[in-house]
Amino acid sequence: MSQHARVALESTVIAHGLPYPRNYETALHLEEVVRAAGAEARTCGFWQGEPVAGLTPEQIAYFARGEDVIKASLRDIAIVAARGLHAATTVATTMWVAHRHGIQVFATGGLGGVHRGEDYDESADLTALAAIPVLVVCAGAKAILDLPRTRERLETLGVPVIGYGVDELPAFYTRSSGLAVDARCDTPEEVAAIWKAHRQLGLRTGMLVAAPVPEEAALDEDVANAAIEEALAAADAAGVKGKAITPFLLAHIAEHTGEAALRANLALLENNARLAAAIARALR
Ligand code: PSU
Ligand code: MN
Repeated sequence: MSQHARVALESTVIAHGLPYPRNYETALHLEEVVRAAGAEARTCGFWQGEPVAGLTPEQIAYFARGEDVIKASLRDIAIVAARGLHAATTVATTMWVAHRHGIQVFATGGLGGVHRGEDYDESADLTALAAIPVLVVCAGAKAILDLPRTRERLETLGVPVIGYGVDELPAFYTRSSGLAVDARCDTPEEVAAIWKAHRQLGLRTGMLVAAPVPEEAALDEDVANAAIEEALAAADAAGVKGKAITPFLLAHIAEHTGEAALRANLALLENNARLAAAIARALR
């Protein structure tokens, strides 16, 4: 098959998901984790309007400082390209960039999905999973979302959801959600076999591999839920909507749990990067 095992990494988590300079250190560290596990790391983003799979450390530093870097989802691609903008890629746009560069495996933290509340807000991460054949390794959908609805949408869209070492969909900060996965895999080879079948059968959707946050870094469920409720109330009070909502909620939770949420976030990112590299190797 392909020559090198390659793993795509996203840049929204750098530019809009983690505080500076932890975001910069984390981005470089994740690349190192992928390399140590025997694969090439390709951090994705738009640089002067160009879709890049393999940002340089200097470009990553620029994204980490986050000054004129927008958060680009699918709807923004043409605008970013035509105007030559710098843009960080979400799960949706990282899938798009990865696929354009022939990269099949992508590691991220948490998937976007259906938000809670009355204003209907659904991440284009789900649209991308429905349309772009890339395998996404994550720690489940972020618990700030409406997880049952998000799970239901994945089913409707025909996206296989694999639990890595677990029977339940993990909930990002915590290891379980009470929601079932479609299959459990316990080795990278098992995941690779399902992905190969998916592609050989001509299926065109992406696939989700959800690995739980490592036990020692998981948040206590009550702590996580309380922080989420508080963050949602703060977003409501501040009238935050649209693309600002996810970064707002994550930042609020990070601030209000001390280091705990940040630790969980870093631990699961690293875990996912390592697993993605192993899956990419198993696919060769
Ligand atoms: N999970 C995190 N940090 C993040 C994100 C997810 O822990 O920064 C980002 C991802 O890039 C994801 C995006 O694709 O949030 C979803 O944003 P939206 O809901 O606006 O589609
Ligand atoms: Mn949205």
